[in-house]
Amino acid sequence: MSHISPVIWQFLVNWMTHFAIIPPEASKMASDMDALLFFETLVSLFGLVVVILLVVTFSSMYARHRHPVAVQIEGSTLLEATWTIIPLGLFLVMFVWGAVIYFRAFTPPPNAMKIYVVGKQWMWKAEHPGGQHEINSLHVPTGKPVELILISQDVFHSFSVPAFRVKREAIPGRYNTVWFEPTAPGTYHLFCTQYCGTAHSAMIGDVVVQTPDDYKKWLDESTSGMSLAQNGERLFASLSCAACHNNRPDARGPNLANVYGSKLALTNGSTIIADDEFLRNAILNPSQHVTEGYAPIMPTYQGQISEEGVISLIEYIKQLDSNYRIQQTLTTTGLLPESHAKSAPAAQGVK
Ligand code: HEC
Ligand SMILES: [Cu+2]
Repeated sequence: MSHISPVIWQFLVNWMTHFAIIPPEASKMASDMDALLFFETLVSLFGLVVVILLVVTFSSMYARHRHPVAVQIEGSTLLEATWTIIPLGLFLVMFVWGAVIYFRAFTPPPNAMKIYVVGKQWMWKAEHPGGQHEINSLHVPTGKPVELILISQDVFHSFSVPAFRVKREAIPGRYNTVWFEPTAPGTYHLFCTQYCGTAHSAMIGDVVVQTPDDYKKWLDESTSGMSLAQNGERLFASLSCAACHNNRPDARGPNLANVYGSKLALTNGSTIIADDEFLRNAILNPSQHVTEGYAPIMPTYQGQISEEGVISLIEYIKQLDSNYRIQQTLTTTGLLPESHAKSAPAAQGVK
């Protein structure tokens, strides 16, 4: 609909946002979703008007004083076919239109930049790959698809940004993704839309959409000095993962280089793709999927690493391509003399 007449559409949207009937449209998909909703509202209104008109007309046309004796009508195939085929057509249009939008909404583009979001009672924590942390705010640039990887560290939450027409559950123990492409710089409301306890209504924040230049500036100013992957590298060392995962020939654990995205054979005969979810499970729940050729000796780290810590470890493992960076960077505890090790910032994420 937005393609048919942009001018009328813009007028309509401006009018509706002005009177707070709909939130502003600040993402690429917002106008497509609004168009569908608008179409559905129109069809419903049309149906409502037809029904009301028929009720009123027939009550008067067939009122007792006009028609004292009832006339029996035995049915009309034409009439029945008409009121079946027209609504069927309308509903099929809604179905196909809705399905097209649904698939787009649930398929993040491969070039999307990824930001992790952890929900907890009662705040939203965002982790940028460069190591920038924020609480109850989320900075994103315009003109680039953004994929959020959502998880909760306690109960169910729901991440909702009405201006983007985006809402997705943040589930404990499982990654969920949602994506959007911001179009207009500005500050937009972020809500938790799943009742999650006493201070649920305070679980709100701001999504700050900036131009790519401003966003870059913000990234540079907000850096914590350590990217997620670097923090993960430090955790990898301090939790002694490298005791088993190293590329020595007698290593007790598999080499984790290039494991991300690969297909692994498991001892139970099945195979699994090593995605974020798998890596998280491998760390917190190692006995669930044991890789073929290895003994189930990996200890569980459940309760020892925070969700942010797990995210850092995953980012580190994703970046391992040929060799463990641990052996190349000299900032890792254990590889440094005591004095240096102390001055290096400690890894965040150990409980
Ligand atoms: C006592 C040795 C040991 C330690 C310590 C250890 N692991 Fe493992 N890990 C293993 C073994 C053996 C496997 C393969 C069998 C399995 O899947 O349980 C494995 C599997 C994995 C996998 C799945 C990938 C694959 O190819 O199977 C990941 C990811 C992983 N470990 C990460 C870690 C991280 C991160 C740490 C530190 C927080 C860690 N491991 C600590 C022994 C260890
Ligand atoms: Cu919540």
